Amino acid sequence: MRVPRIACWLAIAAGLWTACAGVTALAAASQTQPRSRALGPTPALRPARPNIVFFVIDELGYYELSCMGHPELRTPHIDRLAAEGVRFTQFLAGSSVCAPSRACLMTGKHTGHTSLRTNAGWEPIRAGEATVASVLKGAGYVCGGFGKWGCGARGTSGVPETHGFDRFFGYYDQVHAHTFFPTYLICNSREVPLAGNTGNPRQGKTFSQYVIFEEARKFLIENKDRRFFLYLPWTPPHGQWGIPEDDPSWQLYKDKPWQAGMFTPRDARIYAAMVHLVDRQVGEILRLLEDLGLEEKTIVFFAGDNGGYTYFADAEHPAGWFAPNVDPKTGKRFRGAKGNLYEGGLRVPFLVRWPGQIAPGRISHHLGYFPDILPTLAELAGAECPKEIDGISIVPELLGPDAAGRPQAQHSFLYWELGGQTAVRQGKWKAVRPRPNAPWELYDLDRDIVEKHDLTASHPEVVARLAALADQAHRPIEPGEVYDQALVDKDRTVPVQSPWGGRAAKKTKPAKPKERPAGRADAAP
Ligand SMILES: [Ca+2]
Repeated sequence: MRVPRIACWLAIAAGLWTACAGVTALAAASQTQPRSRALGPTPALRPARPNIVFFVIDELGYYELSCMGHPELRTPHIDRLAAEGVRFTQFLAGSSVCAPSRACLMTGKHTGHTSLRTNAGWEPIRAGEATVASVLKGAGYVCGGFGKWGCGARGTSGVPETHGFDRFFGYYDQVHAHTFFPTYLICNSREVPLAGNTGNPRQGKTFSQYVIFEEARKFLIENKDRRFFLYLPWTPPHGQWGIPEDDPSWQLYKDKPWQAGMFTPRDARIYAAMVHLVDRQVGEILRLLEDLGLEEKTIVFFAGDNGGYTYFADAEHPAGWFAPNVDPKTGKRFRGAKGNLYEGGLRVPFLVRWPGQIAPGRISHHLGYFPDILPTLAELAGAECPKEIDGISIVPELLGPDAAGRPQAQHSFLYWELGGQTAVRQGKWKAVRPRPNAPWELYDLDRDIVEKHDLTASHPEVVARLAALADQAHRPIEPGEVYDQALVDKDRTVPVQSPWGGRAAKKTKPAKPKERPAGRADAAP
């Protein structure tokens, strides 16, 4: 039986600082949890509640940063975040596809407990379910989101403006987000027309990412004197690749002799340009923080949303044109990719910068995942932490045990499920069941990061322990609700010429969410 254990306390002396560490522990777990001390940090060490900027870049792979040695992709500003902050080597996605991963990030739950576990793209979290934004809003933060939501389409219980966001601008449904030239975007469930777009998915007069970026920029400036949470789940480099001809990042890549793509032979070049575009815009946000004097008052997080995919793979590039899961220095490749639960589906870039509070240039091997985001941000904000979560705050890992007032707690285990696939991680051990009734596989990730040597035969007791944890971690889905099916369908009726799906929404009932068949690539990335 799952026993949630939450350690929360309020350090009244400071008046503001609440530290929360949500811990899910099982009696069967062999690892022990370092217990948090009852007292908070001393006031002298306690940093002020920061503004929070959180980038989530759709599809950006673990090795798709120039600081990771990528030979083609150029990311100087993201590299700067790594140089000025901490880079995590095994902070893992909540799932290996967009929507459930974002649900984990937003709600602090793993996919055995989330209300959204498939990647249909419209499915909602439940009304009243706590999110990062609702928690931060409760602590006085103004919350803005700009990009792709993915936790509930319009006309459902999952819309961001009922989950703590004062303003959310961009795409709600993930199918809507397949085009960078939509005829409209959405702001707090209202349609915002984009001038000159005709429905061509890859061309138009108004490039959505420019508009989304500008709205984010405006929000930051408007709220510079308040404590803010700026959530930036940006869509590039994912989707039906298209970019304005005069974009400076496209100018860098348009003449590369690359003929590779899913829709057109330009796709790989556009993908590279989009990574550069994201980096450029990250740089502009960092510059804006500096110009507004907010650099030291703002903690910046940067993550990919799921593991890299083998886009534009061919005979010469079997791991994908940009090989997002291949270490350029060693040639080692994380097994699998987006869509499954091997490391290739779960490893994402994860960087955190807070000048003056986080030591620059550090590498952390702390094992964590997206459910940890909610309790971490709650602690940073001095907010009350919801009890029904699976995450553990990583504030001690970020700021150090002295500033946090306690050592970093560790997960007793981590859990993922996706369309009949299951994975459990406990320390170095990872058990994977790649299909519903397939036998478990067991890997020692300390020795076998590429998940090649199945150790089930030699370690049956470990398999049994992790399988028992998986059984206990899974609860039936309690889905959100659809209030207006026509509205849900409307945002999914976008021109799509892709292997990902057709023009219109599937009229699946939220009461019985369909789970995707195991092992397939993404249905609605
Ligand atoms: Ca994604």
